[in-house]
Amino acid sequence: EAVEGKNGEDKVSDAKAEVNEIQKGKAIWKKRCVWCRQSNGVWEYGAIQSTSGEESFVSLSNGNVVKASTSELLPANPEILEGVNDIIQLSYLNEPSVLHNLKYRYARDMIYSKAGPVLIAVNPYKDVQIYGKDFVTSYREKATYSPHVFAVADTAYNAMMNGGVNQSIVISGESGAGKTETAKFTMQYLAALGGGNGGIESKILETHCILEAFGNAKTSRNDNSSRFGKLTEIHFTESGKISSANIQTFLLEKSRVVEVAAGERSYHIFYQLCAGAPPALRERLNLKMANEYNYLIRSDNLVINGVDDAQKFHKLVEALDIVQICKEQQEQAFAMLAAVLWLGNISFQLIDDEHHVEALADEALTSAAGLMGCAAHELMQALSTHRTRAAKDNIAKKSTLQQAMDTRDALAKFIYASLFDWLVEQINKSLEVGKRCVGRSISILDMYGFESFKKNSFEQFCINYANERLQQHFNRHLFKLEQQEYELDGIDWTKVDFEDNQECLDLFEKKPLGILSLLDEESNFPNATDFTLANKLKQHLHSNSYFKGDRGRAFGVRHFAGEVLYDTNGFLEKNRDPLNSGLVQLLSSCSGQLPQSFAKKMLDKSRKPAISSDAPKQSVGTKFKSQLFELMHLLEKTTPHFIRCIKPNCKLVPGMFEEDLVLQQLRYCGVLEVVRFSKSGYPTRMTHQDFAERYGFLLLETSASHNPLSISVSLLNQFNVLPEMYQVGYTKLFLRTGQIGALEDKRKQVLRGVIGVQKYFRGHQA
Ligand code: AOV
Ligand code: MG
Repeated sequence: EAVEGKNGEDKVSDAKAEVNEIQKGKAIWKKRCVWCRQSNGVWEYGAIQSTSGEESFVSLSNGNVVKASTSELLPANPEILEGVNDIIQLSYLNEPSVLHNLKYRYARDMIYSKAGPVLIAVNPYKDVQIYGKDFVTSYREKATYSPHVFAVADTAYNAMMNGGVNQSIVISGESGAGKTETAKFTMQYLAALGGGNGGIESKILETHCILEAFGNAKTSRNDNSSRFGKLTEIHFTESGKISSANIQTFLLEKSRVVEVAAGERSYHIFYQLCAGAPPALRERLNLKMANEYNYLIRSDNLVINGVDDAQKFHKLVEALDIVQICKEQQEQAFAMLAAVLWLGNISFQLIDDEHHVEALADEALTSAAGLMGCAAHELMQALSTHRTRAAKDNIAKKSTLQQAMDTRDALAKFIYASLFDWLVEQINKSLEVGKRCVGRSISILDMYGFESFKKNSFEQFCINYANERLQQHFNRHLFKLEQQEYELDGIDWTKVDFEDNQECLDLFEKKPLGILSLLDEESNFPNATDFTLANKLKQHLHSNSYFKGDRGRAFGVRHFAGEVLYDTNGFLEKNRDPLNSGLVQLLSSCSGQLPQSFAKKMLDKSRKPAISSDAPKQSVGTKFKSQLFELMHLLEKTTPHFIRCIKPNCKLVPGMFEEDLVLQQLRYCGVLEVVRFSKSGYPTRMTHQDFAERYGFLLLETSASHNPLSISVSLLNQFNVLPEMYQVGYTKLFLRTGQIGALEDKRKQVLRGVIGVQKYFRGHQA
């Protein structure tokens, strides 16, 4: 039986008494249960049999008795604390104890735990039956206090309703840890709470299916890996009903459209379309099966175990209907996908002795051209020529094979990325229903998680940079700002050190000598290569302790979540992201509406800096950086709620809890420090004014004073809040975890009139 809720708190105080007893004498080690470090680094549970000097004999749970030096022992928690809801309740917060607690709960399908203010979610890799209507009701009615993603959403919702402050739910964790699933459960709960306003909530839930089809893919880390970042902002009315929503996306990994690593797949939508399109549509798009398209067969993975792409396609069409993307637009979008696939099948032949090539006029070329709405010879012309920068982009030259293939791939990537943006735009139009109220929104952030593969390119570089930023947001809120607030309000507290990643961010962002600036500088040299870039980085950054030079084209970064080695191959091209003007011209001359609008967007963007048309267009890295800055700015204005997803094993299977892997994630993200910090801290705070206003009416004796401070203090006394459970600051009250809950419950009870006020107070005095 796990320790749950209130019951758990009683047990905790029993256990605290026990620990105090033990700590009184030297007897602490005698007969104590301990974690004993084995030579392989694993911590085994055992009991001390005898101790002499610095050495003890420990009988391990496997029956062996070993001799261990005191430095290899850590105190284990009393049995009564096994599996507590919040690891803050543990008497000993050492790593093996925290790990054991999570493992104990995980084995019982309790995948959620609290770590002070943070919710920890360990990916179950199976359906756990904890998301049904009954669970929604339980959390909504506060019938349960077990940690759950619903509880976080509920807290955010209530904070928004009570305080009129925008909220955010920031979900982090490495690739495959469960962020996207968690984000969906959050929205499911909010939809249940705020639904009933014309069906907008079901529209919001249907967007997952669409955006996952177009923006997720199988990677070696996750069969459904998000290849874009996503911020979903849900707006509520004054009365708490969902009024509208908006989705913002971040840098889609478009290289995946044309190149897929072994064991991975391109975007789900391609396989769904090939498997699920009905016969009439197939004919109109001249659609083949997935194994006939070069872009898809470059990896050996055409299907994902347990996934029916055809069925997913039908679901997708339903979802598109629900968000009101009309049939005609749907067909145009599918035509763009088919065009991308056919582009990949276009091949080239040599036309002269100087290695120049021309596209073959075969089925691939005519199909692609037909789907885009241009003549085959126009497409052929655009693919077989390129324009040189030196000549101000206006002289078309014949292309070599490599240049022609690059042009073709650039076109495919551009069409796909534009289609994705267009789709997000359509979705947003459909979600933009009611008006927005100040302080009535909840934003849910689901980014791509930290990644480290065998080979890491520009995409991983950007993804990991984004994670570094998010980590800083986490640190800032949970440590820096807290500590500052205590100091400002004159509160006593114990300082807790934490791993600050500002220096690592500086490595990316500093001007002029940060990686992004150096990358931009190098991107502007026509003759620069991946090697010159690598050398430049090494030359300027070799002394930075977060940077690691490596052989050849490679360089390493010491991220908060581990060191990653990047291969600069392709960095410059991906950062410049050029699209030759011939292609833009081609698209704008197409008869299809979508290609035209894609071209127009591109032209509008490049025209923007009207003052200097010569100014180089903003690089991908720099643009991403400013987008992240804006995101942080937006989040800073909200009250954040953090969820940390943990990946329990690399095999993506249920029931397997790899201790090392979990511990590594806990360490990197600073969860252990957060708990230590929260344990010593006061997570709830309210100004004297707010506190007095909110609870003042519960005061038994109407105090003569109208001073918020004295009203607050009287309230604390009346409700028997123990002196060690709060501190009174200059402007605010600081309360320890769990204190406000009781007051809030009583307030609700009284307001609801479940028990009449008088009766209630009589009972209270008795
Ligand atoms: P991610 O979003 O964190 O990775 P996902 O949310 O896609 O990870 O989760 C990966 C897989 O784990 C899912 O497809 C599910 O099979 C399983 N899973 C995760 N959470 C749950 C849950 N609560 N219940 C059941 N299964 C779950 V990435 O987007 O790769 O960073 O980039
Ligand atoms: Mg994801």
